[in-house]
Amino acid sequence: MRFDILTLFPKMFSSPFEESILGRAIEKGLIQIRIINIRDFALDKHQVVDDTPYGGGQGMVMKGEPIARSIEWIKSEDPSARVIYLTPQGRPFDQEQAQALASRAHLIFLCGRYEGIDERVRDLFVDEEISIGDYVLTGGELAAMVVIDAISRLLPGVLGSDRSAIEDSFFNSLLEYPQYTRPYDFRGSLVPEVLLSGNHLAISQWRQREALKRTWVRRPDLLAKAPLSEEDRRILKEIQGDKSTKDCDCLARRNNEG
Ligand code: 4FV
Repeated sequence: MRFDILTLFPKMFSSPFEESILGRAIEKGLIQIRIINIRDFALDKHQVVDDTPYGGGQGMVMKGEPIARSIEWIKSEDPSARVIYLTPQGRPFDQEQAQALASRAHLIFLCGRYEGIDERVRDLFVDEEISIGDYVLTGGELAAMVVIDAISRLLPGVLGSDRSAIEDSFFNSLLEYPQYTRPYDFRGSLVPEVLLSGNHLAISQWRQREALKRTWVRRPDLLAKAPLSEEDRRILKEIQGDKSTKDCDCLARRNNEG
């Protein structure tokens, strides 16, 4: 899969894509990432890429021409490439969108800066707008990294075993179950016995129950769109009826303790 990134700060991408899973995916040729400096497409001798907003107001706006020429340069090679603009005004990014985008061959990420880009670039060149959250960043670069990471780990061969992407949080719209590893006794806190039982049915039932409990306590909004079985609904009733459920969730407890 090919990712082209349009940015005014190419060096921001050096290390994130050299390390760990993404770094190996690039080495294995599973993903190709090209960092393109929009300023290289500014024609004037000072390579100006931004200007003051029409109608006045604070800050600067990124000019249309350098962005348009950078997109046209990429599309001259591959007209099917899809242009994604990272912006707080975009569709909230989620796992479902990551899965949808993972089926594409070539994505172009447009990273805004300052007050954003000239509106006409959106009308003429942008296919999709994504927001990684309701807060304002200094630029779209970090958002592009987040989206590329979430997509790449869904591609065959990128994660150790593709199975782990299937067991993700949100894969079935539920939060993930608690994880434990050695030692058995950590600061006096022991690993739940069922996990040492070797009884795989009991272990998966415990994990599903914990995932349902954690989702109900922390993100009840997710339950609404989770594909729940009759058994899940029965367990949920039990959990919701059990007064101690909320207390057993360390985070919920700490949050309540404030
Ligand atoms: C953002 C977000 C974001 C807004 C002004 C870049 C900044 C600056 N992008 N999700 N939240 N972008 O805050 O994607 O141009």
